[in-house]
Amino acid sequence: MARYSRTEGTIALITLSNPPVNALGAAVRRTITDIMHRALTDGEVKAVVLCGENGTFCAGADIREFGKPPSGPALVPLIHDMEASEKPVVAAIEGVALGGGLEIALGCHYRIAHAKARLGFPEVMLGLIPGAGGSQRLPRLIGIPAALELITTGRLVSAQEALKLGIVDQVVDGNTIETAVKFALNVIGRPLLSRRLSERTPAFSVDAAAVLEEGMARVKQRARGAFAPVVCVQALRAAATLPYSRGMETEEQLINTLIDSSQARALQYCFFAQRNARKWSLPSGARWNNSKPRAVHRVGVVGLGTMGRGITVSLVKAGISVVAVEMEEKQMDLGMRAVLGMLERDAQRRGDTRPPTHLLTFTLSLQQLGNVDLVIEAVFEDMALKKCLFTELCNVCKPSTLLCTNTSGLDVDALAVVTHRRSLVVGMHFFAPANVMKLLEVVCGPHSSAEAVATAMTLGKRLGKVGVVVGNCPGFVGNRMMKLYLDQAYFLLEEGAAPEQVDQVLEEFGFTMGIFKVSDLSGLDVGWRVRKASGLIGPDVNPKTPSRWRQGCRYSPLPDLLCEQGHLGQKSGRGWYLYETPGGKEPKPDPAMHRFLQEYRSRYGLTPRHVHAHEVIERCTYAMANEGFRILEEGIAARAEDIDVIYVFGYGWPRHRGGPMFHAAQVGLATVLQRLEHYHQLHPDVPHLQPSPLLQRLVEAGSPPVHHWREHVQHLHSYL
Ligand code: 3H9
Repeated sequence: MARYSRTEGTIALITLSNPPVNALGAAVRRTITDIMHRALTDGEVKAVVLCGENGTFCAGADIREFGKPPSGPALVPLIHDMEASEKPVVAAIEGVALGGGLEIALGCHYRIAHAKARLGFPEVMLGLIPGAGGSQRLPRLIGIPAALELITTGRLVSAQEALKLGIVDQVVDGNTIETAVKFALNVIGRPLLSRRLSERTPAFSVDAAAVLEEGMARVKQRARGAFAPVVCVQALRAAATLPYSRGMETEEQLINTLIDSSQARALQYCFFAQRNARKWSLPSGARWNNSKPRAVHRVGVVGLGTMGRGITVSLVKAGISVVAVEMEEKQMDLGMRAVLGMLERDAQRRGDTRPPTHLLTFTLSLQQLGNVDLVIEAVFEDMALKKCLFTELCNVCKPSTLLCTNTSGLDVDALAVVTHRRSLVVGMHFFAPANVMKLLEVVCGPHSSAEAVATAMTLGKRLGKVGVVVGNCPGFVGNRMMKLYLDQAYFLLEEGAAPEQVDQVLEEFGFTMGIFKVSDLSGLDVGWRVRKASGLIGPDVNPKTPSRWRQGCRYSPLPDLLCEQGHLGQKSGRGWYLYETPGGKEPKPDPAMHRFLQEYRSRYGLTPRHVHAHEVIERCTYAMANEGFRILEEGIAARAEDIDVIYVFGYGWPRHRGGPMFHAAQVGLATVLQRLEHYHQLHPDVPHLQPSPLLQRLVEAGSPPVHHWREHVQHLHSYL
């Protein structure tokens, strides 16, 4: 938990010892409180050095303790006693000093950091504020503007930036603890008053008032309904306007408003869900911790459209050599320019002189892929084309090369069977723009080997992605659920809503962008092509089939009608919204769209009605969650948490609402079930609104918490 030792005769060395990150659980707090008291009262000890074991200072409070009844001593009095001491206390920071870890360091009189250390207050990402004096001490050390930026965003800073800001006193390349001990010996006997941050008054100028006001406006605009960033500004306002002791009282009141909030629970759930997603397993017993990934030095990317370009940029930025293949010279030229432009802009942003273009080879010949370790296919969503390509890749690539497809929903197994290396085929489904979006669905089928899955997940990690292993079915997890979300949105338009009304409700709920804006951004033709390929529209449809009916259920031809008119979204200047020019980014409600919807409704005899905001949310989010339960039942996702990670990192789902499955749990599964029954009764032609068997069983079982849902899955056709 924490160790006490003496060094150089007069220095007490306190080492936090709670692997893996020295989180400040109750037992750790108890031990440090005891041994700090011992050090501060021992007459032979003249100074204290506080450090962490295994190269990590401290990652803050133990997040697993949140939501449980409080136990053990609090952090605030410990930090207060340490700061009030007449013996200098020096923090030796290696690895990270985060949250409560940085709060302890700020209670020390001096801070020495290793050059590779990172510091920060990420509490806002967990729905909290720095609640052990951090919101009051940091602004007293670095001023209101800098503290505001760090605390409201949760951004971590490097040791060098921390030195510039004044958070640390010295940065060392060598042995941090030895340097801190020497430093402590040097400062014994020096006056400590000016080193006690609680004794300082932050300079509160008119400027700071304006900074706080602007900061509040900015966080409200960006927070998408999250409370914690707003409360962070309130805590900083207290630091700026109140004496320290009253500021601390306010900090305590403010953190108490957050600590048990549903948002804090959702954000902390996301923290662990993201980490658990790495812990995949396959029915064979292969797991993340017993499967060895292959080394990947050189990757082939086939297809330099939007996805291929983003994937290439991601790989090169991670220091991986790429052979990028295009079939046509013109496309190659366009793709090459786009990739080089993205890398150039990225290098400029990071202040690098040259982008790593030496890692890139552009070619028109597949033959150049003979020596790559892994190929990512990113050609059009055309199964016949992909099958030809995979057959060809088998002839060209060395036998050990992994063949990955970036398909967003086509059958990965059907591709695997055309190769002689089925076990080496997996899906690597990136999200546009692939160099920005964090999510990576790693799609494995019955043939995929543990080695292939491990390699794809490890490569994803190197690219800074959040990888989630999913099973193979049309649309996998993300797009399969998205289809039902989109269907509900179209039906709501048919029933009387306008695109901007649906979007506004979804954005107020917290989505980064409303569904119709997203659709305009990605281009309506993407879904059009998929619907054509799956036989929902086109020559294969029996001409007697009613326009609003397909494959035995209600269908909305609205997006098809827009595509037929050439209204493809931003790229054509018109879609669900109107744009100033083709390629314009600013969506405006379109009076012609309203007329079009009116005509459409009267053509089909639909009487428009007022659609309430709560209906938009319920129909969109419960339809998604309902499909999520089916996905769990089929073993396409291993855990509800994985589905939520996919939605938070790939589809703009508000993190402070945890994801569609967690949201359903928070609303109450019985309520979700009852609302789905209600909507299904009203719309019996929409079978997906019929509550899934798993949801019904969970409600019968008393709505257990999310991490117990798996026990109720009947594993009928399990993949994962
Ligand atoms: C706080 O301090 C509130 C205060 O203001 C006081 C209020 C009164 N607790 O991420 P990794 C686990 S709020 C418990 O995979 P990395 C993590 O789950 C706290 N567990 O490694 C994982 O477990 P497992 C503010 C924690 O190297 C393992 O450690 N602090 C904690 O990629 C390894 O983690 C934060 O928000 C924790 N605090 O990144 C810091 N931290 O192996 C949160 C980690 O079973 N932590 N674990 O999956 C991080 O940002 C990253 O974990 C860190 C390491 C950068 C430290």
